[in-house]
Amino acid sequence: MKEQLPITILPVPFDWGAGRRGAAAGPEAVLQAGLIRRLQKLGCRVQLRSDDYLPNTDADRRTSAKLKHWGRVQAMNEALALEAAAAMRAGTFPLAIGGDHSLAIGTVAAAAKARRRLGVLWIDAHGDLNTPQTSPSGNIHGMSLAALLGLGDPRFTGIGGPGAKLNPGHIALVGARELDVGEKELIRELGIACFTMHDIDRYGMARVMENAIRVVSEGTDGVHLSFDIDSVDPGEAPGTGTPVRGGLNYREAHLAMEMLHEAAIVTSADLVEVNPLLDNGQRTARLAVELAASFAGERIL
Ligand code: HAR
Ligand code: MN
Ligand code: MN
Ligand code: MN
Repeated sequence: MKEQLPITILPVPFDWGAGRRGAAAGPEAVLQAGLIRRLQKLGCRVQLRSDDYLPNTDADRRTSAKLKHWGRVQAMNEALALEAAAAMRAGTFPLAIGGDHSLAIGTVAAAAKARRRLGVLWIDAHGDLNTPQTSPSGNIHGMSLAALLGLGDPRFTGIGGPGAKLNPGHIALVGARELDVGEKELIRELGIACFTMHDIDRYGMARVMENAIRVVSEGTDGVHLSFDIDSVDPGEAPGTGTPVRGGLNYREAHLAMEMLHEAAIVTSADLVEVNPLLDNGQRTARLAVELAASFAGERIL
């Protein structure tokens, strides 16, 4: 975190951006696993926002094959963007707990409004760089980063105001190992810094994070961390909707968080895609709490 601002936890019990249900129970599981006490133990001031700012979208049936449940995803993100903006205006650090990764459309849009040039660190097995045209699934959680770049449908590129929210040169992906054809093209075309699992194997997590930190912090005045728990290997993080083998090991994930704490560049964050319905007991929810603690300054010695 950039300064030791009070943390506003924004629970987002929502999973209509994903292809399977269950991540809506993520916030409850992560809180149950002791997130707040763990952060308080580190000296953080923490306030938990109730989720009553989120609209009830039960009756919203607006959907299409290329943008599944778009009505619900749009309504959630509009509300979340306002709430994240309010948390920042109040001088706090917004930490959104998901929920599926479509929620980053709202949190990053809000962060980009508060900062003139926002860097984004996207730690994920996936790129989330599909548009409705390139998406193999129509699931909006696979389109969030593209939407923030102004690519795709105006219902999502328009959240928090029209157009691109980010400069592709200030984005770094870390942990990627499952990219769709259109996503690979976009990464090359826009020159987005993508540190894949191959790079982590080859150069080590420390060097990769040093480079990623440089990309998102140089020439920016704020950094948003969007951490998808499926970046971690499914052996450590089985409770997630789209697991991919060959992910970050336990220490690589912690090292990334520890280095981000030291760098003191991050000004807002998401922790997403914890799905307790698919978890092995509380394994994944507990891991999420531990990683949040490392990010907030917990150290071995
Ligand atoms: N790339 C695939 C798609 O767009 C899978 C996306 C899976 N999504 C996430 N987000 N869990 O990282 O459908
Ligand atoms: Mn993701
Ligand atoms: Mn993912
Ligand atoms: Mn720059």
